[in-house]
Amino acid sequence: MRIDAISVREIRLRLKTPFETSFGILQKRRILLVEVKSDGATGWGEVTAVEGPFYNSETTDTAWIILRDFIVPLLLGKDVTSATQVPPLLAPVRGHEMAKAAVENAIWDLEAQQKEVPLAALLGGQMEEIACGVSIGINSSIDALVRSVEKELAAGYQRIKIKIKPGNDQEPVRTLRHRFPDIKLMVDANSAYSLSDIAHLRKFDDYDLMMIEQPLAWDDFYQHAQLQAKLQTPICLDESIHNLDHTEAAVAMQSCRVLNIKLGRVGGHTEAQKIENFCRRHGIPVWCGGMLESGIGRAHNIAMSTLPGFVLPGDVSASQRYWDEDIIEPEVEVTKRGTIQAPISPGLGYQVTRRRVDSLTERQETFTANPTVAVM
Ligand code: OSB
Ligand code: MG
Repeated sequence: MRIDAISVREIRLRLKTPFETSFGILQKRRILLVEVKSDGATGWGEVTAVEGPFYNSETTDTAWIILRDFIVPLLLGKDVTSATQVPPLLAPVRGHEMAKAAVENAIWDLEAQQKEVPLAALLGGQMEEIACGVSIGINSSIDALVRSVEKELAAGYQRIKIKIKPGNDQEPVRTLRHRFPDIKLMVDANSAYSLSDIAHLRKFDDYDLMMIEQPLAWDDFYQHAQLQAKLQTPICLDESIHNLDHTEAAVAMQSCRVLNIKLGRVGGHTEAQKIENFCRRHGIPVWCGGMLESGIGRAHNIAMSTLPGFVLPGDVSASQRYWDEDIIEPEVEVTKRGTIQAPISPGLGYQVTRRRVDSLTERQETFTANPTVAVM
């Protein structure tokens, strides 16, 4: 596969409802989509960064610059036989995992199309359907929270995650556990607490939570290990894990007992596969995290979630929970069992709705390997 051209574009999508986390409220999504062209075929990837540097250090605009000035020049005109050859080519760029992942994942899509297999199969996925949960933003009213949990359970979702922050944590959890004694329930703090909150965090042990996600600093392992030693509830790391080395450190230090893998955060499918494999061999259950993706990022998440280490329901849910209209066809739907059927057609397995993508595009730049070669 010669990398003939790479297009980067920004689209804007509005979430149906604002999504509040401990680091802020998200509604307007400025999403970068990447198209990689080779031999007349197109692979798609999505930059999962949000607009501000509040989840991780990347933003929509930093990703644009890093793609344009550094990542695209490292790849244009290169010949690769497999998408696994992309990470070494991008190794000179430190960090910026979400920008890198968009391009690498697009090349995975291309490779799967070329080999005429579903992306899931190319990655080594074995599951025909994946287990789905939902992530529910911070709600100012407990009544509204209970209603939305009822709605998601009725739709079939297998587990409920709620976002928490200091001052809005114990009461919603206590209420939900009382109202729904048997559901799979967990919380995500997005780094809102510190080690001085140990006594407070230990109260979560009363609610039979599956896990507490990223309670402490976004770049920490040591303090999480100290906290995990004092908590019965398993800690799940999200923000802290950017690669396999981080995973090995976290497992060796016992900073967590569960891992959430986000394709963007770890730099793409190749690194995600390595983390999944390591966790599977070390008895660490993993699940697929979400970044409020459009259909393209969602399709990549679905393919990754078919790997055998993904034994817990992920934050991968139906298009209709997020958008009035997605940018892929068919839209992602969830069965009554709370699963998503992995697509069986080659590549991503969903059609990108180019007409809709074009109409949502705010800016676009195309880079071609050789200006004298015509590229569609
Ligand atoms: O921490 O998992 C997170 C969304 C944006 C940023 C961080 C997170 C999230 C979610 C949403 O929890 C998951 C989803 O895509 O539904
Ligand atoms: Mg999280």
